[in-house]
Amino acid sequence: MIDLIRLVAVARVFEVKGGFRSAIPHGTGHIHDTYCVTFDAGDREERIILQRINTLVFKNPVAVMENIKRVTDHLRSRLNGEADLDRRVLRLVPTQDGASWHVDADGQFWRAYRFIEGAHTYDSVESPRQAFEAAKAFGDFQRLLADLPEPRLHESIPEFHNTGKRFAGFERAVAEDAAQRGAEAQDEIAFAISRRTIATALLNAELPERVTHNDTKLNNVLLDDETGEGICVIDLDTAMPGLAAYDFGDMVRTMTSRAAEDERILSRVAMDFELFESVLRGYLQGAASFLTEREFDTLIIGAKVIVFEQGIRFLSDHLAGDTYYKVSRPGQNLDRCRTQFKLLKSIEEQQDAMLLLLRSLI
Ligand code: ADP
Ligand code: GN1
Ligand code: MG
Repeated sequence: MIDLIRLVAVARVFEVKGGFRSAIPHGTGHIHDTYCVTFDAGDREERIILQRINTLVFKNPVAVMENIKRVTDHLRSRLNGEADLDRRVLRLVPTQDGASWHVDADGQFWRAYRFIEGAHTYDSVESPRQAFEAAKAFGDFQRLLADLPEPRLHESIPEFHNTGKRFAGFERAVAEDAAQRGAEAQDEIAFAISRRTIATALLNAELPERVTHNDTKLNNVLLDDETGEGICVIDLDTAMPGLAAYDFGDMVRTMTSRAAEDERILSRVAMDFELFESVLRGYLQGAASFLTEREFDTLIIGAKVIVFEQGIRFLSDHLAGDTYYKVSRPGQNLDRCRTQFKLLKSIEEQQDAMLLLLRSLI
């Protein structure tokens, strides 16, 4: 936790009118330190999202910020003329010197966004409508970025969805057993090994490279409080070249089971087919116009790959001693892994029906 004096000093670097009023930790992201900072601008309050970038995860934060600037500028130009434009695209708050980020005296990287008011993120899906709206927002995001001019975006985390490499990392984590937790995770380790072929299912599939979000979980889209519309896609750190199927997969992962990602009562974790249908319809509404036949065919495989990948990522981090994802209690990464593996089994049971529905909709 960063102390308030330091936080105030950092907040003042950014171009915001008015006096500092408060800074409160915000959101439930697993990676950055996120604060909602309020300023007193005379007749009204102004809020920003201030983030300390996790540079253990994003080793080249300058490349990340260059990507975000290009992506948000492009989205804004594509949505030019739409009502409420400032709530539909993230807007970076520049520093007083006009930069998109700030490095503090300790070498920490900071950035700020305008706070999008009247909207919220949700950690667990509550209704088919929410699933539809969030998936449509991500589908729109891919479509609007399909004509992003050259050059190619930086790979903010190289090989991010190379599930084969993720599996090799998992095997290393098992062998090292750095936190001596392997013995209590035998069932999960055995399950991961039993499904190892999923890891390579989409490698060498010769699919077109797209500009994708790569972290399309439900709580990375703001839903409008009044209309329920998926108003703004956020968390753009991993927007980079990728496969449409991986984005779709992460939507299925986070929008088709009502249980929390770290739910401990596993009977609550299952893919709800009605929610899946909403995710599919929402995504296709946004993205069907540009996807190829081969891409359609790989969407369901993408769901299995991403749920499996996430399961082994959580398990690897548990075995390594929780060095990557933030945890708020012991064993949380193992619980997160268990929900992923339960969800994967549920998807496996329903994959034929999922494919039939997909074929009927395209
Ligand atoms: P992380 O990478 O750690 O997940 P995010 O960029 O997703 O960080 O931000 C964490 C949370 O902060 C989000 O889930 C969302 O609730 C909130 N948030 C982020 N940006 C904004 C914004 N511009 N306006 C309002 N809320 C935001
Ligand atoms: C992280 O930043 P956040 O919480 O939206 C992670 C994703 C995982 C997700 C699992 C850069 O996302 O890849 O899918 O946790 N982000 C990074 O909930 O690793
Ligand atoms: Mg996030």
